[in-house]
Amino acid sequence: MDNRIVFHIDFDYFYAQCEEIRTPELKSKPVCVCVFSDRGGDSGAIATANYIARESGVKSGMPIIFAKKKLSGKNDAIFLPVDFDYYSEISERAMQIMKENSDTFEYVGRDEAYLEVTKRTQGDFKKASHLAQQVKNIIREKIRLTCSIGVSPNKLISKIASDFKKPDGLTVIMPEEVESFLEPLKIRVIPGIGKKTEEQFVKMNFATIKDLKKLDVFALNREFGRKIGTYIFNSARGIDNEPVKEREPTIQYSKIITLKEDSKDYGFLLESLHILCDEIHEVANKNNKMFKSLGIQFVQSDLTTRTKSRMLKNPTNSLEEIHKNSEQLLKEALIDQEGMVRRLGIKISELSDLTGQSSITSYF
Ligand code: DGT
Ligand code: CA
Ligand code: CA
Repeated sequence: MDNRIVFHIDFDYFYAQCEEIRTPELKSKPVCVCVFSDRGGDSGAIATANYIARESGVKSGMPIIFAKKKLSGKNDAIFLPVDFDYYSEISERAMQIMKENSDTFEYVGRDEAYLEVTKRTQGDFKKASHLAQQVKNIIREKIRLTCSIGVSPNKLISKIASDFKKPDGLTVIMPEEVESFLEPLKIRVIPGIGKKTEEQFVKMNFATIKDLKKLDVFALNREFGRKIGTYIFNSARGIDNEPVKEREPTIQYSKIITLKEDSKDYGFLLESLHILCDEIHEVANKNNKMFKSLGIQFVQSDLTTRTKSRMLKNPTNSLEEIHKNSEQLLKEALIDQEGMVRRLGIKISELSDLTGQSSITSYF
């Protein structure tokens, strides 16, 4: 088939919407989901905020203190800590629905994915629009989550289209509409074009994709190198041949705690490690998972991180294995540890379902 049809689906204000799903009263209030950095107080950044909070100027990545200032007049504003395990749970359920409605499913991150739907829609954009609306409806009914979908002949345009109307948007760009859709848009809508690249174009007095098309591929290659130059040239024309590649989420669970004081003393760190072992074991059990990879993480005093992990011989969910392996990792990591450790984390990955059958093998 010449004409492909690809969806890009992106969940709206994702972490904040997850919080609204769990606590519907939040829907009418400004909600900020925060990554609190350490030891109490308001240090840290906003991961995301709902649209009510965004109206007051709150943005992802903003320091929590700034967000509080922006919302100082709103006494119903809510600031919540991130709960990644819960967001992953919601994400998995929505992704399952999307997967069932695709020929090929490519997971990109907790809140977005590409779906190839060419076969099931016979390359018909009318059928594809219906399918997209249906997927939105099912996700809304079953999970109460809204998302925005871009539908077009390729990943690039669909990605731009899903962001075109938000929240709860559906933007369909047929092949003959690609040019008129892209031309008026700002150059920075092209994925990968960041602030810096945009500034380079602003200096040349270029603002829109239409302006960008005045540059030929040689000029772009001179400016950005051949790879990026060609990418920008093609993107401005809506050309993208990247296939939707089958990709599933690599789920992992992690827990992290801030130590009472910075340290690199084995005995001191071990106390916290024991708590983490219990916590991660509980998470694995709650989700009926075994794991084959175990890792520990140091966030050092200068906030840089260091990780160390190992692959086990067999999948397991045993608390004893968690203790034994993480203690060894801690010992090994401390041998050449230079800086002090501020936060200690534990992570399990390479997960598999704990079924009656396989739980037996984990004892061998
Ligand atoms: P939107 O625009 O309705 O899609 O809103 P979000 O919040 O879904 O934004 P998106 O798709 O860019 O990012 C998805 C999630 O990634 C978001 O819920 C939180 C996280 N995230 C995004 N930007 C940042 C950031 O600057 N810092 C941190 N810590 N997390 C971020
Ligand atoms: Ca999103
Ligand atoms: Ca996203």
